[in-house]
Amino acid sequence: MKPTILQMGAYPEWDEVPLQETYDVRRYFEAKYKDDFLAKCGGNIRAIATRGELGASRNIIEACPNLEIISIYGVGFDAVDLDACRERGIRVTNTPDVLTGDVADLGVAMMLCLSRGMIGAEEWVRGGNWAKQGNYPLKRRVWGCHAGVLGLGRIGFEVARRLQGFGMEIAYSDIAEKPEAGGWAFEPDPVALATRSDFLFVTLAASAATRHIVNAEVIEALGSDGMIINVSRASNIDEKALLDALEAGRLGAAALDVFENSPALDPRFLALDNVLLQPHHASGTLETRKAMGELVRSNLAAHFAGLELPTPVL
Ligand code: 8YV
Repeated sequence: MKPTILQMGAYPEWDEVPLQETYDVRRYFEAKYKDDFLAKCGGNIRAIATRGELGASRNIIEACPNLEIISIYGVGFDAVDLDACRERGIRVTNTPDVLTGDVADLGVAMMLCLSRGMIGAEEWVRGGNWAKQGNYPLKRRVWGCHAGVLGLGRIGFEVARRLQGFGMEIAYSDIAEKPEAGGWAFEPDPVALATRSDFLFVTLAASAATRHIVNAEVIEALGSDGMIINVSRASNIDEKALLDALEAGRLGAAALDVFENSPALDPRFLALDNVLLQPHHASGTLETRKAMGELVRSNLAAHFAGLELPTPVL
C-alpha cells in the first residue's frame, strides 16, 4: 500500500507525477473546506510535503496524529512548527545546498539592477525617451563599494564570494566569527555593520530570534545612500520601518525578493521608485527547482525505507 501524504502546495508537473506514482497524495491546497478535509484524511497522513513559504503549522501537525515526517521544498524551515514536531518526534527535512548558488546570483543581480537603474533604463529605451530626451540619468557605482553580509551561512558566503569579484570591501555579521571568512571583516553588531556598508545583504535563516533584526536603527545606520537587499525572509526586516525610511529618503533603496503577507504585498511598496520588487523567486531556475523536487522525494523515500535522511533539519 502506498503511504498517504499531505501536499501543502503545488509543484511543477515533473514533481507531481513521481510523487503521485509513489504516494497516495492528498492535496491540501485544493481543498475548499480545509478543516473538514483534514478531519477526514488527517488520521491516514504519514508525511507532509510542503514548500518553504507554506511550511506546516501546529494546527495541521496536530490534525495528523500519525505524521512521521515533513519534507520541505526549500531551505527555510521557519514556517514549520519545529516545537510541535519535536514534541512528537516528527522528522523534518529541507533542501539546502542545491539552491545556494541561485539565491546568491539573484541577490547580486538585484543589487546591480537597482543600483544601475536597469529597469528604468529599459523603460527609457522602450518608451522612446532616449530619442526624445537624450541620455538616461546617472546612477550609482557598485564596484569598490562596501558590502555588509548579515548572516554568513551558505547563501551569505556565496554572496560575499561573488561580491569579492566586484572588488567590494566585505564585512559580515553572524553569531560568531567564521574561519572560512578569510579576510572579510567580522562585525558582530548589525548596526555597526550597516554603518560601514553601502549595500547590506540580508541572508540569514529566519527564526523567532532573528525577527526584525533589521530594525529602524539598522536602517538609519545604512542611511540615505545605502541599499538593503533581502533574499532571506521578510520577517528578518521590520517592514514598516523599512517603508517609512524609504518614503522619507532616510534609506536610499531596497531590493526585495520577500514581503510580509506575500503575494499581497503592502501597496506602499508600489508607489516607491527606490525599490526593486521580486516575486520570491531567488531559487527559481529550472535546474535548481528540479534538484529541490528530487531532494524532497529522496528524503521521503529514505524515511519510508528506514534509511538515513539525506538532508535532515530534525
Ligand atoms: C522557495 C524558499 O521559493 O528555500 C526557501 O526557503 O523560500 C525558496 O527557495 C520556496 O521554498 C519554494 O516554494
